[in-house]
Amino acid sequence: MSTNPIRTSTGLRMLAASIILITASPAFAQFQKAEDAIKYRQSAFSVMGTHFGRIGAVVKGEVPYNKDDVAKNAAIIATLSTLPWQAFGAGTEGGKAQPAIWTEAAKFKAGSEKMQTAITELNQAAQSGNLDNIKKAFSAAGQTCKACHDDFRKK
Ligand code: ASC
Repeated sequence: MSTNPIRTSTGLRMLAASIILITASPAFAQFQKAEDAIKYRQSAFSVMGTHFGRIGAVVKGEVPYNKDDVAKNAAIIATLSTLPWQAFGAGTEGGKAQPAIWTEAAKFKAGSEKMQTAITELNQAAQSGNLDNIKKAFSAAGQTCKACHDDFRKK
């Protein structure tokens, strides 16, 4: 099957090209361009904000509490909260990201972990279905969003 010399050399060239691409652009992880990373992280935050807002409407009493709806929204946020961080690799400056994300990387990472922990707790409260716990966890999670926005997002 692979004894055809043309196919073999094409395969080798493709393999070599992949190796060069991987070693030449470690900064971009799986993103080809900085814009792709920026679009990815903004999209993840945007969809997260939509679902967080839906729980927020319940917490504020604008929408009646429905356990399944809140549980679904919280589970989506819990998954999404793991995604944006891979899209802040070196060389992806831009968008609403402040340079401090890269110059104070440990602080940014700590903030991202705090947020994910708070979201995990919100999801646990939402799956259990206790509205008082959901309200507390929602407020705590919102504060972790805000903390990073204050320090790391352009106004
Ligand atoms: C939201 C949303 C955020 C957070 C933040 C909390 O609903 O989109 O970014 O809450 O405003 O302070």
